[in-house]
Amino acid sequence: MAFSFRGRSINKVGVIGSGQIGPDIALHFVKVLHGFDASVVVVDIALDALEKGKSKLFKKIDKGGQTGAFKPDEVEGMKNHVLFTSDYNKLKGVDLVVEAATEDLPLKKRIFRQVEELVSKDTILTSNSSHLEPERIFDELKLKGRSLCTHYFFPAERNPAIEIIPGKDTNRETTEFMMRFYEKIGKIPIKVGSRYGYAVDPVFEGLLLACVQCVDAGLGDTKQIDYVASKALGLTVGPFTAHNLTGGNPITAHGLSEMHESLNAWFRVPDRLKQLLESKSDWVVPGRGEKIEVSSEQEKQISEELMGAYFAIVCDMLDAEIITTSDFDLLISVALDMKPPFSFMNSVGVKKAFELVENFANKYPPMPVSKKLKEQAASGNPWEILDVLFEKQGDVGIISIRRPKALNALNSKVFKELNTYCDVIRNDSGIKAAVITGFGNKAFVAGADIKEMAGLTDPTQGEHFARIGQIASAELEKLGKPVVAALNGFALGGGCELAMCCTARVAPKGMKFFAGQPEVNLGLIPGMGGTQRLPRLVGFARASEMIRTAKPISSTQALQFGLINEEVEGDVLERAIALAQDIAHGRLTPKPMEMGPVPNSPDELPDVDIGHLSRAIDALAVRAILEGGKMTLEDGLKNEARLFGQCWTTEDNRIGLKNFIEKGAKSKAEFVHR
Ligand code: DAK
Repeated sequence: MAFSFRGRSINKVGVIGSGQIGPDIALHFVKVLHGFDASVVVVDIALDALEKGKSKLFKKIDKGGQTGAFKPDEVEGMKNHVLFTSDYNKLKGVDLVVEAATEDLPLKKRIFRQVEELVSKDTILTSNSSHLEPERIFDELKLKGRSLCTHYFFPAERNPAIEIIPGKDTNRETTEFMMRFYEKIGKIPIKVGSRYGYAVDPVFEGLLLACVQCVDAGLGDTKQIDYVASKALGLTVGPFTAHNLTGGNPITAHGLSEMHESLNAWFRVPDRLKQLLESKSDWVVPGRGEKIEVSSEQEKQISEELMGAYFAIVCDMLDAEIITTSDFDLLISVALDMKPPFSFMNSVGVKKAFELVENFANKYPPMPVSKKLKEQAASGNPWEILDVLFEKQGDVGIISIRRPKALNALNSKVFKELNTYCDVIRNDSGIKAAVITGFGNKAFVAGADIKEMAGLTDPTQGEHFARIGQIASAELEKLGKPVVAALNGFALGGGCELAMCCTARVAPKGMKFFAGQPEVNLGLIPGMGGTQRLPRLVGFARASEMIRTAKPISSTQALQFGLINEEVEGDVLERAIALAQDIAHGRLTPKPMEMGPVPNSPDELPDVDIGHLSRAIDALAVRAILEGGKMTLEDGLKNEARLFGQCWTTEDNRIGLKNFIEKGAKSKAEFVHR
């Protein structure tokens, strides 16, 4: 069974280069693809590199086996699906090539000349680079449309961020396929325009230069600057330490020198870096746990200087239109695990950010002052950073919730953005139907954002919160155009409730842990219509069991119970789009939701074993279900919101939410039934 979607199958992947990153890239592929019987071939002409690469990859697989991350059959399966070889002919039959050789343009070009002769015309060719533009790497290819650059981040098998850089000749189908392919195999792909260094490296390398400038200006020594930089920019380790750990000094020196020519002349190789490379030494950095003394004035100066550099670099890229604010924030926070730049500017104030950039540019010409930053500061508005994306595909509007670090949980910002797109869909006569989905391969939506909800302190706030959520979800229900939920992963709590507001729902086939209403685990009842729509869809007995026990159901059960309309073998998004079009054009009419009181609704619910869960919260859930059955859906929702608010009068509500925040989703709260 091949890994197939969008009309393409990936049965075999070729990774070229068994150096620093190639084996890690291969490990990720073999991890996610071996279950589909797809194989990975790693090719390198250096036998010692092959040996080292193979041993590194196998060691990581074994370690995963020991820690329980991989089951014994997975360990075997992965090892059996990867081959390390010096024979380029083994690349024959690959569907995708990822070249991960050294950052050397003539070498990369030579490799692709050879590879193009070996692979089919449909094989996608990618070069993993941290800087080089696709136009330069692929300019000698006969078929350039199937080529693009990727940029993985350390460690490539675990860091989900990846820059996807199409060139001017890359065809749209190739780019779209690679974006969806990487998303499906668990990466967070971000599309970046073709420009030297792409989006991340001017930040990573530019900040090292800015740190050196701080040392040169006498603001502190490398230890002090490293310490303040990590604090100010929210980094786990400072730029000097990061360069020592990754062995990145030579690449950064090369990158800075090229950026001097290609981006702007502020980028340059500082003398201290040249000397360091000549003497083959490392930066002097704080030792583990070492206390670094810095005066508050010194800390302020260093922080402001580095923020000026950071904001100037990212806003220059905004001017160059290679990336959006939303994509940049997500990319930086995942790839480098540092403060996302545009949210960071919003938190200090965009006007203040502009002042910092102007000061920096005056001090270090010719750093440009971004036009977009100037305009934004003049507007008095914060940067717009979206967690919900929207695109049109033919006559279908596609809404995608993208908060991968919180499994696409719904917060008030997401609700606001959902409302905006509902208006867009309603008012665009060219849009006949909509699809709503979640980003990634794990979650559609893992519920309302529990961290935000835990900040609500009294019943009025709780009720208000519930009403906002209900309004946003009702917008989908009352859109007047069919909406299909492409449930690409978990649909829990608010996620399941959002899906139930749609005209139809589809999910991947065979998901064991798929949908549920786990709110009672948190000392809550469903607040976005779960107690009203779930009984209307699956019946009172099943709904009451799901709501009162918090137990999730599989996609197969969801289909049997009537919660979803189809289990899909292939790409759920593609299927949802087709289904939305069928409904919009009258080829199919799903059963509508009962909007009135439910005929023959019960007066009591069957007994269920609620185990350790709160009896106080259970009583509210039972009332919401039973009372709602006798009301119209609209009145039932109002009643649910009121009862949801009452959860905040219980001790168990605080216990449940606190338990999640402090101990995580898997820990059972110790409820007191009050
Ligand atoms: N909210 C916030 N963060 C969440 C989250 C959520 N619902 N679910 C997961 N996350 C975060 C986790 O905290 C974790 O963050 P870090 O620790 O990495 O910072 C990250 O996502 C990854 O989660 P895990 O490490 O737990 O991932 P696993 O694969 O191990 O487990 C899981 C995945 C989905 C099984 C697990 O995360 C889980 O059980 N999550 C909680 C699911 C849940 O209880 N959902 C129901 C939430 S209550 C309303 C709207 C709706 C509602 C009420 C009002 N209005 C708008 C007013 C309904 C309420 C709910 O939905």
